[in-house]
Amino acid sequence: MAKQTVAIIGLGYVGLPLACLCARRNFKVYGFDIDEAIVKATNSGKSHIADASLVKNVKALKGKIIATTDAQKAISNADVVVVCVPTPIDENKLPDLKPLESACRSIAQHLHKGQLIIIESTIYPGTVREIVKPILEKSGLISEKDFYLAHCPERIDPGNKKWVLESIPRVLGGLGGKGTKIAEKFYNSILKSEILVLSSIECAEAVKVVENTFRDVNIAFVNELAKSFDRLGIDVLEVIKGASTKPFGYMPFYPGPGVGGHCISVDPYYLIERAKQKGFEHEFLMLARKINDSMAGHVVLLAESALQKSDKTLQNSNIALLGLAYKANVDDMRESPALHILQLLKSKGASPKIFDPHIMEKSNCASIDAAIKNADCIILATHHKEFVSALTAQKLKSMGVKAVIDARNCLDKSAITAKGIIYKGIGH
Ligand code: SAJ
Repeated sequence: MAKQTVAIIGLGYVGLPLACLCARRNFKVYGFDIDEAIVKATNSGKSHIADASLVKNVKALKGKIIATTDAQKAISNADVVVVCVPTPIDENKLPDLKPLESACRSIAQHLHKGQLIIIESTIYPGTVREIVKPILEKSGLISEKDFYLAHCPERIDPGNKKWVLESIPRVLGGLGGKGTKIAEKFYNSILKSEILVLSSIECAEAVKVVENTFRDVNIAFVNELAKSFDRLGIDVLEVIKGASTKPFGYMPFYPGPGVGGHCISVDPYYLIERAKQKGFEHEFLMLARKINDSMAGHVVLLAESALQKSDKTLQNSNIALLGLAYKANVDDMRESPALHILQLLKSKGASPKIFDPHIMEKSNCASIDAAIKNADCIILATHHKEFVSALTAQKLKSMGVKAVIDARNCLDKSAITAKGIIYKGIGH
């Protein structure tokens, strides 16, 4: 596309990389965010997100992204406006579209003829047609006549070095033919990957929630297997390893303390709620969510049974909780199973030592040693590389650790057991 102006609404882990990519592709780029600190950091070439490649990109593109909290400045000058705001769930596990609706109201105030508005946030089928479009048409402009609407669900895997924004294939759907074409042209001008144009915007909206729900149900499958194989005396990891030798028709997932992050543990509820609005109960998806959410309690039960072996309880023991982040080597605690475990431990009268090297501000001790010294039971909730390398059988023995609940099945079970330390994994 000729040198055009793009406005990115929301400079988070989706919007900021997109703003950098558009700047690298010589678009004039405005980045709008409600957070003054994010705007300030971006304009001074600093990424507010710790991702190494993003830090490098934002620094290199200093001055090429005009970050602002002024919606008018960002939107009124743009040919293309891309919405990358969070779409979380509320305390009742219902979709919370308030950030999206608020972004759309800001756009409506400055919408002008010929603009293309693209939603990248994860939404449920029908959101653009039934929620976004009416808000934008309050401007008096008509969709697919005066302005265009499309949905291109974001795909990003935080920390993945192989699949980066410009190389990940995408799907695209529009409300009308012309807008879809303009959106396809926009994405072809910034991405190097294949773009699949779907027949409707609803199909595009469904793709993202289906991708992530696929992960959630498959993780629930292995989590339930882990519980049943505990009873059968079968090591679920070995079974998964065996099944993985099948070169087709099988895809390994691994049991753990539950599903965290702001995608996989959230997106199924978008599908569940939308279907419920149309009279369909997603029993299977709800059961998968229930199974994954039960794993934190399973971990705490394992700790209680390990302590029972030495007539101890959670209340009168030295407990260490290692890891707060929702997955390895990140500093993100959103929907983290570790927080669920912590809340259960506290509700049972335990006051655990807490240590996460990526989240020191929430740790209550300064090192792994300080956390595990003379622990009656350590619970490893996040498989940070620091833990995997430090927590050898020798180390655990020398620090007087009595029991290990390895909720990520990432430590050396046989070596730890050989030292006379109680070890329990998840189905392992
Ligand atoms: N988990 C398991 N067992 C598994 C895989 C994951 O318990 O076999 C847990 C993780 O520990 C974590 C949660 O599930 O708590 C989510 O894990 P994830 O690997 O899906 O990580 P996310 O949420 O950071 O990233 C995902 C993307 N991940 C991958 O493709 C590997 C992808 O699903 C989405 O593109 C992305 O969220 C998104 O933004 O939607």
